Amino acid sequence: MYARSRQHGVTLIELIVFIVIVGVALTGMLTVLNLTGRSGADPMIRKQMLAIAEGLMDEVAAQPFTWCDPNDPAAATAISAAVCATPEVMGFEAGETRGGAVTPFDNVNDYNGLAGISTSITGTAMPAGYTAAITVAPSALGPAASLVPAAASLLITVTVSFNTENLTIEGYRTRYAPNSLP
Ligand SMILES: [Ca+2]
Ligand SMILES: [Ca+2]
Repeated sequence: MYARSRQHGVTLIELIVFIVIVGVALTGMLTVLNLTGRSGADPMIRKQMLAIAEGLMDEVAAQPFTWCDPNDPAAATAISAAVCATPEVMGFEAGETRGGAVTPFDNVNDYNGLAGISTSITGTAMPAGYTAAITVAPSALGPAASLVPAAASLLITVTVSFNTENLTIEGYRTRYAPNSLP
């Protein structure tokens, strides 16, 4: 003989109370999530802005960083701007245009101050409503012990705008060697 163990299950009332409490809690949580999602920035627009900014950053960083304008015969050998007939100065040189057929932008610094960008370098329009601006500035890079001086380091800042939203990314481009063209 053995004693019958007393079993204690869940009554219907207890089950219903449980379901009601979980239901109310879930509704509250979902409402908060929904409000957060609605008031946050549209992720599609942010991704689009980031893609545009990164594309422009790549375009600028891929440019040469030389003392002389690359059309200057001294460009390949110059180790300072003093020997250049046409030194590369901040901003584009006279006649240069972005992606131009004859005298295109040919240095990182040529992009400084470019605003209202709405196309790629080949002229393809960016998605409607997006614009971009670029600044380039000498900026020392790294710790004091191994500092890249401002003369050999440029800070590139790309800002993409859509309505009232802005997205900014920054990147550095350093001079690979004083007298090399790239
Ligand atoms: Ca320039
Ligand atoms: Ca130039």
